[in-house]
Amino acid sequence: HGVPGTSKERTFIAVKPDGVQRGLVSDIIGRFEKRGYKLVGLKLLVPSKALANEHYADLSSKPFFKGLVDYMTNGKAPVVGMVWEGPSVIKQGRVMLGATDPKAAGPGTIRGDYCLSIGRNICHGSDSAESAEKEIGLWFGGKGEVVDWTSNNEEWV
Ligand code: 3AN
Repeated sequence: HGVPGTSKERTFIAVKPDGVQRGLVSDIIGRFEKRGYKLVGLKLLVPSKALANEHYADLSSKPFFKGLVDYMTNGKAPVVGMVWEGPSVIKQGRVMLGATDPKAAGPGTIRGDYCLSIGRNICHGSDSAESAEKEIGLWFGGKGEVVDWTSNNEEWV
């Protein structure tokens, strides 16, 4: 499980505070479910500063970093963290989110359908196998927090 390039590939997807505040959690979960991906991890939390700093460590030199961490951690709304499993889920998860800058995101994507501001772009998805492994470990480090189960929708007639 969690092996990139197999049907058990996994990625970390989050609905960020603006997405939760706007009532988009069910829509975002629904898109991944209906696509055929399997939900194997799910939690609602206000992340600690340490978690957000580590999650966005690659962006620590950016001018928007402090504001980004504050918005993720200030508790005005929580984050919904998820682990999704299935073929090409890392790449397809990013496709389903749409471009980082929503003004460039295509219609039919989450960002392309629901937002315009790069600083409030609703959702996050791991951008590579390495980030997926790091982020799943970071957000779902506890024992049993990611669940192996068999869905019945992997083989159609
Ligand atoms: P993505 O979320 O698509 O992986 P990253 O990793 O480049 O994109 O950026 C992480 C987050 O940082 C974005 N989702 C967005 O909330 C914020 N961000 C990125 N660029 C900017 C920017 N120019 N101004 C404000 N926030 C930004």
